[in-house]
Formats: sequence, C-alpha cells, structure tokens
Amino acid sequence: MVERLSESVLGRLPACVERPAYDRRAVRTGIVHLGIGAFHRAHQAVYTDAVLTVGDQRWGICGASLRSPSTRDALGPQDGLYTLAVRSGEGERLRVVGAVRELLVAPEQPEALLARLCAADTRIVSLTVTEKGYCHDPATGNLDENHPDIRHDLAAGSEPRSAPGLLVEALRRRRAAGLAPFTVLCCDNLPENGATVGRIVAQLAGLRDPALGRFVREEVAFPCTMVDRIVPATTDADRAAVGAALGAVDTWPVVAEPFSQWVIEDRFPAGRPSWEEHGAMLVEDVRPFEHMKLRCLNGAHSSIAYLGFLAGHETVADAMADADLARFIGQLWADELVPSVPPPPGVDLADYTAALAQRFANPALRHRTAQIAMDGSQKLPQRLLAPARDLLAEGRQVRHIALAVAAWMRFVSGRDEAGRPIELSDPLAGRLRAIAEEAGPAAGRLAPALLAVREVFEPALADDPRFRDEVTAALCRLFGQGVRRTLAGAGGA
Ligand code: CS2
Repeated sequence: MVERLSESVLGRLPACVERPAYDRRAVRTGIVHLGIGAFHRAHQAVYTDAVLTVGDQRWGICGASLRSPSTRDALGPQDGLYTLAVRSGEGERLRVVGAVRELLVAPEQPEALLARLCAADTRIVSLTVTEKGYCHDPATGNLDENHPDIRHDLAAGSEPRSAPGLLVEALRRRRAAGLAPFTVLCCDNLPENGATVGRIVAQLAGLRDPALGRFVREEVAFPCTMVDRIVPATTDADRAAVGAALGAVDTWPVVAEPFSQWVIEDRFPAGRPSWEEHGAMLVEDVRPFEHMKLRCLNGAHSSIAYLGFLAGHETVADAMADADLARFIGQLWADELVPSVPPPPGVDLADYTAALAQRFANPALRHRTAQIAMDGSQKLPQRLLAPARDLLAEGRQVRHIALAVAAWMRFVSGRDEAGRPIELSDPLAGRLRAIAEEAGPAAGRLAPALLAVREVFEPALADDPRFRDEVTAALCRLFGQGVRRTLAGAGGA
C-alpha cells in the first residue's frame, strides 16, 4: 500500500522533491489564515515557508476553513503537509510546503479558532475568503447589513460565522484582555482590499458597540495587498499525477503556474515575517499595482471566462488558442484596460499584458472558464466596471468592455447557444435568474433589467447612454449572431 504524505515519509521522497528544511516542531503559530484554500496554499504560505526555512520560527500558520471540513480532513492526517506542483510547458517542479501547522474548521470548533485568534503570539490574521466572503455590497464597498450571515452574527454576538464577524469578535476579546490587536491582511481581489475590509469590519464592530467600531478604525491595521498567482482548482488527475511522482498519497496537492507576485503595504504594527527577502514587494502604496492586476489580469480573465465559455472553450488556454478571442483580448488590453491604468513605478504595461497573454496560454494548466465565471456579480465592478467608468470620464470608448459585460449577461441568461442550461454559481444567482427569465432572450429587455441591479452597477455608469447602448448592442449581437461570429467581427467593429 502506498503511504500517505506526512512528516515520517519526508525523508523518503524522491530527491527532486523540495521539502521543508527546518524543524517544524520548533515553529510557533504567528499567523491565523481564514479561508485555507488552494490559493493561499500556493501563494502566501509559500512565501512564509521560505521565511521559516531561513530560521524565523515565529510565523507558522494556523489555517481555518469557514465552512467545509474538507481541507482539514485532507491535510490533518498529513501533518499539515501538502505538495505544490508548479507547472508550465517546460515541465513540473514539486515542493512539499510545511508552513501550515494547525488546521481548524470554524463551524465545528468556533472557540478553538477564537482562542487562536486571541493568542498573544498571533500577530497577523490573513484572509482569502473570496470576494463574497466579506458580506459587503460590491458596488459601494460597504457592509451589507442585511446579509444573512451578518444578521446571524449581530444576533449571536460571541459565536460568529462570517469572516468579518470572526474578526470583530476576536478583536473585541483581545481588547477586553488588554492584548494588542493583530494586523488584518486581506489577500482577496477586492479593490483597495485592506481599506475595504477595514471599513466593513469597523462598520460591523460599530453595530455591535460604537466604541469597538472606533477602536477598529483607530487601532487596527488593514494593509492593502496585491496578490497574483494562477491556481486552478485541483483535480483527481492532479492528485494521481502528484501521488505517482511523490511515491506517496497527497489527498490535496495544489497546482500553480511558475509566476507569483505579492505586493504588500508595509503597515504591520505587531510585526511581520521578512517576506520581502523571498520575493514579495513591501511598498507604501499598493494602488497602482492593484489597478494594474485587477483590471489587466482579472478583467481579461473574466472576459475570457464568459466569452470563452459561451464559445465552448473549457479552459483559459483553449480560449487563448482561439485566434478571434485572443485578438479580442489583445484589443481589450490595448484600447481600454491599459489606458485605464496609471502604470506602477518601473512597469511597462505593454510588457505586462504580453506576459499575461503567455501566462494565460500556459498549456500545462487546466484553468476552467467555468471556475473563473463564478461569482460574476462580485467580480465585475472592480475588474471591468471601474475601468469603464474611468474611461468614460475621459471621453474614451468602452466598446470592448461592453462586449465582455454583455457576455456576462448572456451567461447569466441561463442557457448556452445549444440551449443547454448554464449552471450559475453566484450569491445573486436567484435574482439574476429571475430577471433573465422575465426578460427572455431579448437584449433590449435583459440589458436594462440587469443594469438596474444596484449591487453590481453603480447608477452613474448604468444610466450613462454611452455604456448602456454599447452593452445593449453587444448583447443583441451575442443573441443574434452567436459569440463566435460576434468575436470574428469584433476586430473591425
Ligand atoms: C481568477 C483569479 O477565478 C478568478 O476570478 O480571475 O482567481 C485569478 O486566477 C487570480 O487572481 C490570479 O492571481
């Protein structure tokens, strides 16, 4: 029988597999991470693993899942160890990461998690809970007080289940115990993510107790970050391939591209690992990097996801091999997304987008368009709508963005071009579905009905005829001609 990956098999792994070169027993927990999914394990945990390797043992990670026990169930029996498979056309590198020392499941062990959040050694609480995990209104960036989890947390007080609720309760307990607060490090693709999460947490804290709200605003640091690494969901084929290469079973390896970038605002009153010695950039202002990444990478990603899915492409690499779609993305960058971004210091955006085109074409990653298409209501505002707003303010065109937004509308309309149902995974799915059913496949009805969804479209943009008309016309083409003919014609349109 093949052994399970664990501390005791580390010494027997093939020589080419990198593994923790430090004594994991000497590591203390300095970081609690909420949302221990594949992205965290392929990104922040890897930078932290490098810090532990050079001997700063204060920064082990306690990883918590807010809903499902599946990560704990997979990694618990592996002593928290897992494999990172870095893949490109040139091959694969395997590394066993040791930074995760402890795994908790919030709904099963709420007090254990709160105790860990309130431990004196816990200096940083980082998060990757996805855009929807912050229970906010994506169009305004404010707390959604009517969100079911927020209502629950306000009623339950000391037994919260949302990420903002857990942060508020832990900060309340630390303050009552006279312990300095931890730094909250949001690593999700939200606009001005630190400031946004700081606002949401302060708003929730203020609803519980105005003095606590003030404390969060004045005493707790929420540095902004830009995080970047393409990490497709792990498949059974990945598990089998990694297991065969290791000679040991890893029930949940993570697969990623070689590229990785982390830009962090340097504001950590309680201290931090020296991530900058291992490739992260610690800067004063993350905004230029964030704009570049959310718009050029994620904006293009969402466009590829909706257009590519509708055109029948299963993965981003397949979509980028479609000459019409690749040409469209090139134009979206050159004519609209890049002009909406002031370049960060030292960055040439033409080089940046050329590198993105290569990354998207990585043949060794199977990044599904359907995965990126999820939660569009939470993603569109910062990825495509904010650039559209900025371009219109300068009197520029938004034709390509309008086609991408129309593709989202076509996607949420619920059936693909062959009449097959499209599965919609989105916190607003029920409403979007109802709107689509009522409007039917008619651009003139569906576009205005969706533009009226205020959580997604700010009124100034939705009501701007330059945007509205472009989106409606593009949706009309998608319904009338289909996505392939629309894209083939998009070049000269
Ligand atoms: C993707 C991102 O699923 C998505 O919405 O656009 O997860 C993307 O792969 C990462 O942000 C890359 O850093």
